[in-house]
Amino acid sequence: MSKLAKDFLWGGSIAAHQLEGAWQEDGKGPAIMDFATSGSVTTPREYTKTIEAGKYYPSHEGIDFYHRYKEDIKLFGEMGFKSLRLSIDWSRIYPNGDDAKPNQAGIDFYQRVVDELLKYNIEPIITLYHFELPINLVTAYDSWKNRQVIDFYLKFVETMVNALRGKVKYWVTFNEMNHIDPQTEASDMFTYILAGLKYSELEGNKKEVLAVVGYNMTLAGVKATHLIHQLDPESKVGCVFGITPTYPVNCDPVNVLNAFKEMDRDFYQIDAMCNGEFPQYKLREYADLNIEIGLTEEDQAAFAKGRLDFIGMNYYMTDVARYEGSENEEESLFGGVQNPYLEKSKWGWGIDPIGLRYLLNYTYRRYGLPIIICENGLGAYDEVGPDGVVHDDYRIDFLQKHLSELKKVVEEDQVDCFGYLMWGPIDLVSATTGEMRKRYGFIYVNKHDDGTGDLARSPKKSFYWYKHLIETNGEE
Ligand code: BGP
Repeated sequence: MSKLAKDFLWGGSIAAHQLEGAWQEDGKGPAIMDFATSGSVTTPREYTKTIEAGKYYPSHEGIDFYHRYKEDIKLFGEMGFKSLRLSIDWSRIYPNGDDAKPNQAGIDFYQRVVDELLKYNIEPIITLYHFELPINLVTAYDSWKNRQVIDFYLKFVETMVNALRGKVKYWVTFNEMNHIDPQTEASDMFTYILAGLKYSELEGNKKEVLAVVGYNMTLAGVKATHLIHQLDPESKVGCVFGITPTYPVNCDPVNVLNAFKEMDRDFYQIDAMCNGEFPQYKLREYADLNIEIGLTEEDQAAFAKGRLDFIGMNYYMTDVARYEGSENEEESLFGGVQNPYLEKSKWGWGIDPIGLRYLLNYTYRRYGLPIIICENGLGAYDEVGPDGVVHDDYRIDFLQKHLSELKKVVEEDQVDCFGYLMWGPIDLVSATTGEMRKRYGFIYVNKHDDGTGDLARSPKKSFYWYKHLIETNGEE
């Protein structure tokens, strides 16, 4: 039985737009997540109006990490973090996305953050796209539907790799592009927002728009992978996917097959990034739907050259596929049905530690590439106790159960998993609801949705639990 490696990357994951704040400072331009979250608008039309009206969403204030990063990184250091995954906000570097020159103040900020991490021997893992698309690329270029956006993205990638070469080894090209697929429901605002799609672009052949966007992002991913390898041969390049494994409701073969197909839809981009070509089965699916994605010979060469070194996996929950006669069943978050065997979080996310083992085994058998868990955690309402501490035993319990499965994944199933990055180690703004009250952190931040709070940081009970866990390399 192999144990967790001595240099196993324990740590956490954060995203710029959910915590930095300083949304108009030092030359930052507006980006898509400054305007809306999938919880603040309900239709693509409403989303478009929000952008047109230039109405900013409160989440852009974050938790002021921009000014407090030293204090926060010190706390991560105190917990013994081996690694922190953070994103670079594209709109700090190229405020309009298409600028001729980068904004030096933005580059300086991320250099300072990376230097601070290295001071505590925390390995930075940099995400180059965590939904932080400059809004100008939406309004003037139609977002990822337009291939020019790929070139702007590559320029941004090149700028950052050159700026951080020698300090950053691990790069992540995209976070969770797998939510984009032609079969996406019109109600799935998360997809539209993360792709920066305006309502006007969804008129007409919506499926085609989603297919083209999903394809262009995949192409951007392989091109960026190749580019980073060229700029820094020492680098390790990955892409992060947020996959919700889908279970069949019972053993009726029709349901089993449907569940498999539903889950499989999340893997076409990983296939493209690992197998050296855009999958033929997806091209056939597009042909059947009369969709033209415009794959060229040059694209084919890009797929052959841009293979991933590792796969990042965000795991929160599983789902159960809909089936004939399931109309009356209670709907799950992803449009499936609720799983009666699972407890749910306060936001209705089914808690399923075994699902993590299932997903990691499935992914590893399919690709044989090293995997790092890039997000996993529990969003909860936290109350500060009379002693001034949040006693979040429910969070410890959630993480303990997932980590116990993770150990089996490595020790019994022999999956090459080289790290565990818990989501939101410090309370930050929820990506989907835009709220503060959905908290994930080991570190409490005194900020509330009514605008009150002095932003003071304080360790929760789980802070000490995680510190001990890292000290003992998961043995507790
Ligand atoms: C993932 C995103 C994160 C994060 C997480 C939790 O999909 O990559 O940015 O926020 O979900 O979601 P939420 O914040 O909505 O609870």
